[in-house]
This record gives sequence, structure tokens and C-alpha cells, in this order.
Amino acid sequence: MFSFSDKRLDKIGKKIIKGERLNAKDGLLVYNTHDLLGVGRLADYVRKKLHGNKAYYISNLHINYTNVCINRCLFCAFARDKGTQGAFTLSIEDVKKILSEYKDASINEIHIVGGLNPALGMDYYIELLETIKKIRPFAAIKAFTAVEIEFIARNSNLSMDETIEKLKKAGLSMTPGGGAEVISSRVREKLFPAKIDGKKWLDTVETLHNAGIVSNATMLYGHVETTRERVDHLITLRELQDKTGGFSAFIPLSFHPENTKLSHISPPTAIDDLKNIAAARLILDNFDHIKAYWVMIGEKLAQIALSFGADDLDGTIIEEKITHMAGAKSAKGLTQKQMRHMISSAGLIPVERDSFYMPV
Ligand code: V47
Repeated sequence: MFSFSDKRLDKIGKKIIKGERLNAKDGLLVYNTHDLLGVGRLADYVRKKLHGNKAYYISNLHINYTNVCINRCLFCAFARDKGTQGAFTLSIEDVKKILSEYKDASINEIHIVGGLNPALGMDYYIELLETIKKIRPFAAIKAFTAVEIEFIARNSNLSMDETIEKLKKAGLSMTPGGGAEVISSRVREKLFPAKIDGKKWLDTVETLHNAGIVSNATMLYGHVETTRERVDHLITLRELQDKTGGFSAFIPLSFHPENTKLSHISPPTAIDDLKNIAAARLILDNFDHIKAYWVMIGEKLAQIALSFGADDLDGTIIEEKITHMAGAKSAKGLTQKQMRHMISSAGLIPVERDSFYMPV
């Protein structure tokens, strides 16, 4: 059914047609082959089987409540030390002001992430969620990576269960991916030694899923990780998904080196970006959705990624900070019209969705 210029892909093609799970060796081949179009055709086959000719997007708004962070990961251009130039923490009044600026915009999801700021107690997070819920009762709040959730619990001397319960009661709907970067103790040691380790991240996510909070998962690629570490990361996520079923979407995050301690590293190429989308679609057979995050790979490549396994373009965003502070050249936000055009001109039907992939 498929013909490949790299004949080694025949074996993977057969597995995909039979719906068989790929193993680590297959995953390595998907990354290492030069037959990008072959890998893309396979991933597109899986995408079509799951989603037909639909591709999703959401009307969302990003809010970054603080960039003060004690982790100081080497890949991050967003974080600042407390009291240094450019450090900020939004007050609840600031958040109200942001929401009022966009009061006429259609927004179905508010995406909230920030740094680990020890000055913020549980009261702040509760007030943040409650304020947003009051002003935008119909928007889902997708907030706080597992790294933030673990920090909020630790910093407030509360158990994880109590923390999640409080945040849920205040309006938390789901949590974004992010924070795991690449689950590898070698990479962690080099790039983010202060951050919780992979095991703690996985335990936190499992606790969230068991408490009924759905989450996304990501992988930050294109820095010092090996192909084997990428494959292991994906397989580790797949194992947790087998256990909990609580992951919604997977989002490969293309590293942006500018203004980071890793500015000497060349950013991932288009080939690598597309391979990460396709590898995710092929390896993560128990994830419903693969997002092409246009902010990181650019609008044009994100559109192509819709033929390489991605079924979702994320959202309108309005104003993105984390990637733009690291040199992203993509737009800061897109209109619904632009997103629909990107999808329809890729030959697919645009479906505006809510946070849980229900059509709006
Ligand atoms: O965890 C930080 C990454 C993440 C850089 O769940 C960087 O729907 C590239 O997780 N270059 C936050 N990446 C963003 C994130 C996300 C984005 C879109 C959608 C969703 C979702 C989640 O950004 C961090 C980190 O892995 N990051 N710095 C950088 N220089």
C-alpha cells in the first residue's frame, strides 16, 4: 500500500496498517531515515484514520502571570530572577485589565503558565482562577504545568491531592503540557538541574489524571537530546497514557535558542520539525491529538505539518511571550479567519473546538 524510497520503512508500514504498536527500534528509524515523505505518508494515514478530513483550532488567550522563576533552565529566555530588570508578576488587577482589553474577543480557553515564584501563595492562584472564571465563565481555564502544580503544593505545604482539589474548585479545567522537556536524567543534569525530575513530573501528572484533570504533554527538542532520548520520552508518555488515559494532546516544542544560555546551538530545521510531528503521530498510538504549534514552527510549516500527522493547530493566542522572548519570528497571535484559511488551504475542514475537542 505504501512505497518508500527507504525500504527499511516497509516493516513500519506493515505495522501501521495492522494497527500494531511501534517499538523503540521503529521509533529510531522514523527519526533517522531520510525518507521524510515516506514517514509523512504513514503519519498522515494514521491522522486520517483518526480524524478524517477535520483539523482543529481553538480561540484562546495566553496569560503569563509571572516570569520570576527559581529554576532558571538553560533553554529559557522568559525567566528572570526576582527584582531584576524585566521581572514581572501580574496582580489580580493586571489580569482583570488584560481580560477587559479582550472583552469583545471570542475566547474559549485561557492558557495560563508562569515561573516558579516563591512569593506567590495558594491564595494568589485561587484568586487568579476565580477572577478569570467570574469574568469569563464560559472559557475553560487550562493552567499550570505539572512543574507549577508540584511547586504550588510544595510552596504552600499542601499535599498534591489538596492542591489539585483547591485549584479545581477555583476553576481549573485542565493543565497544559510543558515542564517535562525531555525525560532524561542526562539532559536534566545539563539543562535544568533545579527542575523536578522526570519521575516526579510523571507522578504529578498521574495524580492530576486520577483527580479527573486532563492534561497535555510536550517534548522540547533540538538542544542536546539524542534521538534515543526523544524516542524514550515518547514511549514513557505512551506508557503513562496506557495507565491513565488522561492525556489529550501531544505537542512537540521546537527549541528557540535566542537570548538563552544555549544561543550557540542552531535551531531545529524544518525537516526535524516535521519528523517530530510524524514520529509523535506514529509512536503515540494512544494519544488522540498531535498539535502543530504554529508559534514555534511558524505558520507555514504548521500548515504542512497537517499532512505529516498533526490534526490541531492550537489557537489564536492573541499574544505569545515565552517563544517570542527566545527569538520566534512567527506572529504573536492569529485571527480565526487566518487559522481557518491555513486549514482549508491544506485541504482539510477547519473545526473550531473547545478545550476538550468538542466542536464549538
Ligand atoms: O515547558 C521554554 C518550552 C513550554 C523555550 O498544552 C521553549 O496546549 C522552545 O508547554 N524554545 C511552555 N520552547 C509551552 C507549552 C505549551 C505550548 C503550547 C500549547 C501547550 C498546550 C503547551 O515552552 C515550556 C518549555 O518546554 N520552552 N523555552 C524555548 N527557548
